[in-house]
Amino acid sequence: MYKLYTRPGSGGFVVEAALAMAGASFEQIDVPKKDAPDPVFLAISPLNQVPVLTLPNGHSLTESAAICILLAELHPQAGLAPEPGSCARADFLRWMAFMSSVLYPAILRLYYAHRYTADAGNLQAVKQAAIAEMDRGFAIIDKALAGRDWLAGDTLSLADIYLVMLVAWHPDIQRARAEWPNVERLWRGLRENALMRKLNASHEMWPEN
Ligand SMILES: N[C@@H](CCC(=O)N[C@@H](CS)C(=O)NCC(=O)O)C(=O)O
Repeated sequence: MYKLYTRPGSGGFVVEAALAMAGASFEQIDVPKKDAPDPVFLAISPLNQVPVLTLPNGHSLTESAAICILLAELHPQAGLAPEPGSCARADFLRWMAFMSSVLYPAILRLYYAHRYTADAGNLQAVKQAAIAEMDRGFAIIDKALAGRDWLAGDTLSLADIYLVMLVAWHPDIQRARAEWPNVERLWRGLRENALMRKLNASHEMWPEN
């Protein structure tokens, strides 16, 4: 059985979605935020971050995008990602890498600003730059979604769920919805999706209405 180390409202959201879509049973382990990290958890997550997935064979991995890509590989019947070798799969890999290397880190710079400056008195500048970088990334994705229902291929994939998880972390949701209408269109659809609704009830990623 898989083990998912997670926390409500964290990047564990998309991994939980992937496991549910794959019909894979898993044990969920909530990792509370503590001042002193647990050495046992640090052994599998050296940055003390969630999500971490432990595979049925005991091998553990961090990095939400890597976990999603691996689950798509391990459960091809679940349609978590487009067919390997297709242009849609290339788009899937591109956007998963883009979101995890551009958008997610910008979000971390906003919420953990103290880690990104030696000038503790000027966190505001770090936060402002982080929001500007998030905005730049979401604008690129919004443009890519013009005239498309989904980020990669013709059906829902984990890339779409990853996207709505990230946009839900934007500090100004009203502006995000107005500024990126294609992202909002996709998100609006997913807010009605039964699995997203179920996960949102425990993760509280976005307001219900
Ligand atoms: N690159 C990692 C980032 C994971 C991450 O930042 N997780 C957050 C929760 S969403 C976390 O555990 N933060 C606690 C910390 O950084 O101390 C991934 O994509 O999985």
